[in-house]
Amino acid sequence: MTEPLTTSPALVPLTVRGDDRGSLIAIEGGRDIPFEIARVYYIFDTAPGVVRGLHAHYTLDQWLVCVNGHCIVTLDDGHIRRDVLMSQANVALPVGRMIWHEMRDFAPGTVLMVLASEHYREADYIRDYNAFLSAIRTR
Ligand code: T46
Repeated sequence: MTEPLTTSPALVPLTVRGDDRGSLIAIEGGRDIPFEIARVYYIFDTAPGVVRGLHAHYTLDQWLVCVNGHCIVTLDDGHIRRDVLMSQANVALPVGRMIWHEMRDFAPGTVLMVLASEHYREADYIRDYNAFLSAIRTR
């Protein structure tokens, strides 16, 4: 059964390895993130006013990191809908399977990096919101 979203979706702090030259964050699959990383992709040059995402995944787990700029990520478990401001490179937003998610209000220059537990597979997407609601009710 889908876990309900908590009142404040957990942003996970990432360890910053900084020195007087600047900062560095390393994310190792199975260590800093609770799954092996099968795929990394990043979203950038998003046109003003665009809303991306608008889907859920059947089995994919992902962590989102806004490495530059800022945007809003909306998470929806079919019961509760929450907006999360992504504006720091030192936190990650876990987006589990069967969570409807949308990304909007990308500031110019925003880069949203995604660490994913599986390779790309279009059949894993639920792109219709009513189909998403039906799917979570039958789980
Ligand atoms: C998600 C959110 C956070 C690929 O060929 N390989 C890939 O790994 C991905 C992610 C996408 N694509 C192709 C599929 C489309 O032709 O790239 C194009 C854009 O993908 P999409 O419209 O799905 O992009 P978003 O920003 O709406 O969603 C993406 C991810 O697809 C999705 O899994 O959770 O970012």
